[in-house]
Amino acid sequence: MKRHKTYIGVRLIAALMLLALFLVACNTEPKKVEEDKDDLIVVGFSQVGSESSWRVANSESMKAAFSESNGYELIFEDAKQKQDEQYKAIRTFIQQKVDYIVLAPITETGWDDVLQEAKDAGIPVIIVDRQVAVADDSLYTAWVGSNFLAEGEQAMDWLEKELWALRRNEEQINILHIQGTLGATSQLMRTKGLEIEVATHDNWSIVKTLEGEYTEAKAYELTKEYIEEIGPENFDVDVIYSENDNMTFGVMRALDEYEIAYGRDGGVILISFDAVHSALEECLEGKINLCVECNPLHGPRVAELIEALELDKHIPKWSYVEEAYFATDTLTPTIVNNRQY
Ligand code: GYE
Repeated sequence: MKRHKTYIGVRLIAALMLLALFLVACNTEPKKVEEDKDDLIVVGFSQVGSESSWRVANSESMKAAFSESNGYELIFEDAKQKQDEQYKAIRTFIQQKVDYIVLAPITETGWDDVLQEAKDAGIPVIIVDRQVAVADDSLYTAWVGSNFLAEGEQAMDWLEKELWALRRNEEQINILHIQGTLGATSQLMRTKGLEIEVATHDNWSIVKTLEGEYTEAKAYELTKEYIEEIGPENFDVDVIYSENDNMTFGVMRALDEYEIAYGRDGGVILISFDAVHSALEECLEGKINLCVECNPLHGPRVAELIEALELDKHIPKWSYVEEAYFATDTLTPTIVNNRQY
């Protein structure tokens, strides 16, 4: 009897231990996943829209950098080119208590109130691409993007040299200007770069400015309208300064329809900004004379800033990206093939 009792006791203890092990195992698995989710850094990103190839590449870069495997949960909001949508997105991020807000602002102005709300909620804001003009710079932690004024000035320096090389430096030069979204830093500064240089050359003038809104469709429509208005036979434009590649594609389509020549082999000199892969292909073929680079791959740059903030490290308030430009006579197939955007 005694032996039997002990035997039952041992079996009971073993069974209880097994049960305990089983329960622990059942418990730890789902809990671990939850803990991992809790460890993710939550980033709310308000993107301008998808108006251009540059923008699409920029969104992809942000999504790749802020992936779960990199330790992030990204809440991506596309504002479809509307500032009101950006306000809405930021206010939702605040309610969701995200860890960081990243904002690619459509225009420079109009951000004081909503950024004050983010600050009051204690959420750091990182601005990417275009800048914000706020009365109090402490409303955002940092900005990263391009030096758009330098891009514009580089383009015009190149033009000056090109006209010298073509022995056209004494000629009257008529410029058609296609602008991006009005009030966006990239528009304001590229326009400024152009205007500064035009002001220092008596024989350069801007004959017409069109608001192309950074889209191919708008630039196509407005260029066509302009050619119609003055009559194709009176189209006396030497240079088209187009503030992004997609608008340049629209311009090229319009010029093609009226059989107006452009590019390296004569006709209108085309200057374009962004230097995305498809524009570089046109440049290599001699259709676009100059592509000024604007790098959209900001995802890893913003992530680096956030990682530094997580470690309580000091980060620079403004970070400018280094950029180059590509002219049709010096561009190589290798550069075009290596282009990531
Ligand atoms: O050049 C254009 C885009 O702000 C740098 O926005 C950006 C500009 C870019 O839509 O293609």
